[in-house]
Amino acid sequence: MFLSLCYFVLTTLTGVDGWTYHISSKPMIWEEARRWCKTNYADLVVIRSHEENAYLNNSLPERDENYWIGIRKNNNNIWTWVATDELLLENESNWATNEPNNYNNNEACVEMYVKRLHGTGKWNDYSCQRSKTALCYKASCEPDSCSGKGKCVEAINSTKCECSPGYYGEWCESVVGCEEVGHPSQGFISCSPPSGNFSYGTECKFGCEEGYQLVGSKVIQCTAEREWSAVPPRCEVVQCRELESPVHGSIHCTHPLSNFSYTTECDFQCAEGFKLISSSKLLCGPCGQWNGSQPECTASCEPDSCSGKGKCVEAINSTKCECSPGYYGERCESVVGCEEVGHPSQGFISCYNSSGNFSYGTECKFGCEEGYQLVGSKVIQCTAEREWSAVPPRCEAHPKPALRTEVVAAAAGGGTVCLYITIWLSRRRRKMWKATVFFNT
Ligand SMILES: [Ca+2]
Repeated sequence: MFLSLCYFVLTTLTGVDGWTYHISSKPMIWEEARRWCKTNYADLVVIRSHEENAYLNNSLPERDENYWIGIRKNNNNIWTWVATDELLLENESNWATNEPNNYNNNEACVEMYVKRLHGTGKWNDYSCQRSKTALCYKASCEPDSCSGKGKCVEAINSTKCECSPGYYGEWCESVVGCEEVGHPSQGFISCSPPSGNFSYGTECKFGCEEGYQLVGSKVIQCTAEREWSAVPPRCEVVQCRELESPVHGSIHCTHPLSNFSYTTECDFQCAEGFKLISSSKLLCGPCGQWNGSQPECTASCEPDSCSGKGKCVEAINSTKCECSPGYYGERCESVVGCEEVGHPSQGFISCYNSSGNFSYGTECKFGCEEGYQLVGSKVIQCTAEREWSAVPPRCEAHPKPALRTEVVAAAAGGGTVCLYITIWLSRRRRKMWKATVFFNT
């Protein structure tokens, strides 16, 4: 009942936007006036500018008792807008001449003169217990007036949206956007929200396929400045450490994607006399690691490494020969030898060897001319100790034999008598075995 009587809307020029003002049809004391405003509208009026003050003075109907507005002394006796709890600024005030005068120390509320002959539109402090017309206001801004993307600013007969960064339009209903981005080569993209319009606030995450790595920011956002927070990243093939040809070996690589990168395959080979340690083939994996260590070529024992005269022992990058007795040299290629021996006087010599004259293993046989006999070993060998197995023999003359005549008389019957005379020709010399003869086997 009361509402219908007291309702008065001043602003009808431009729709419902902006503050609206409402006045009561009957006077009431300040506290009651405020309560009535708060119950039905927002609060007692807050006048934010001289322009607004003038507007009210022009628009409101004349009332003998004038209007209560929303200013009151606070607990510290400072004039305050009760609706906003903001202090009244000096340049906002519209006090009438010689006001506020706090008459009788009893003027804590403020009235506004409207359409008065003197001081119209001005303010006067007054006793709060006096009854005046309530002047209320109501704001048009609602929580979602600016689409939740801006600040709604009230003005007389209008509201205005001050849009948050990235939003525009009368009601901040539009959002700025960034340039469209796609997935990187050999990679993928995932944006949120996934609307695909790349508007302000969109966040895009990137990833790469196996064997590729992201270069740049993994996540970018579309900023209010219509630009991405960073340049979209790219995917680069993963690199492995560059491999080299092993010492005493060679390398051959195939690079399907890029030099020494994911899927590169390298084959290794070693020169003759060397062999590979570890695998002969390496592959660059998706994480930039070879699937093995860099191969090395190490010297290897071959069947003839030690000339067949020793044992080949392998060490790191080298081999070593442990030579059999009688042999020496890096590859046991040399053989020890014994002192040269010749034929004995009045004798002969023949030697057999396998390596060289008078070398280890040589076997020499001796003989003497007719009429001489061997004194010593008939056969000597050259030992691994570089010495002959025995002192070479010599030939000594037989004791001189007497000329012997043997007469053998046969029995009668045949009538034949045979006489054999054997003469040992001790002085006969044979010339043919004077030189040393070697038979190489
Ligand atoms: Ca006064």
